[in-house]
Amino acid sequence: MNAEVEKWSKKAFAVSVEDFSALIDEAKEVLEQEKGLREGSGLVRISPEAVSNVVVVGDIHGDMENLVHILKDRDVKNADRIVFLGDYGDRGDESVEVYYLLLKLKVLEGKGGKIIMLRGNHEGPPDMPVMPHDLPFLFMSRYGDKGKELYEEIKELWEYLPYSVLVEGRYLMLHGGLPANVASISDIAYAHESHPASSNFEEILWSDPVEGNGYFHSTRGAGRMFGEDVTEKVLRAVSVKTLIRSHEPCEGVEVRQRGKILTLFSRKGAQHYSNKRAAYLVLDENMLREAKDAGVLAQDAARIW
Ligand SMILES: [Mn+2]
Repeated sequence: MNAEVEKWSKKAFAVSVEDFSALIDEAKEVLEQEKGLREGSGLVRISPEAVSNVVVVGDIHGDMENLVHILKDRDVKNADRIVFLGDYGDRGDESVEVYYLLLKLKVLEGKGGKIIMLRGNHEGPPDMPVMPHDLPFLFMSRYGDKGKELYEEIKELWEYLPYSVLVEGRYLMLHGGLPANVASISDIAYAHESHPASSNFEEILWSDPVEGNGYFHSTRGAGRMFGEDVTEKVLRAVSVKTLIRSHEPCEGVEVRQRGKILTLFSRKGAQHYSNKRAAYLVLDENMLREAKDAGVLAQDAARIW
């Protein structure tokens, strides 16, 4: 994939508005076909027996340099699946280019989903706006009035993205957090369909863990803070050991709630955030065969730089 990454990461800075628009259409087609392989609109299942190497990537937020770094890494090149946990644009100057590169690779890899792009809160539905939201302005500064149209097309594309991955019996992956009212995996798989009558979709995209027990309002103005009692209940309901999520800045990895949750963050540098390190996670055969807790994942499998 290295040559492809090299080629398309350069092209990302010089692509015409027409080619970008055509790429978004192609990506929508691939995602539309993939919907048939999902449970509900939002759940992608990964069978641990079918793969030997799954890479998980946290928030990118317009950081092309680190996205390219990740994509060129040997582990990522050899991966059977690459799961992105959401938040591709905003808070980073190269958000437009990040979208181009990821969508290009997505289309090149085709359906079947080697590259799985989950929705983050920065790819939310129209009734859940996010601040700051630089993406439309970045599209317009690049492409003028036509940039606004590209942004609208990207917003439509978000509606095609899944928002959770289940590695059966092992791990649940999503952007933000666990909704308190989850009786079975269907409540997560169909969260978009039940939005806004249920708050599950909002919580998946927006929530954050809190140490100790409880279920609280969030200062983010959306989602909730969920404690270890909520996590225990939900992880049991969906039969996995560990939640892998992103959404909160940290020095690459952060173990939460005594090993029940791993937070991953995959952009770095001073601009808009202050973290000096970024990470991605490699779930190798060993990690896939046996469910590990977040402490082990953070120690053994995270690639931090
Ligand atoms: Mn987020």
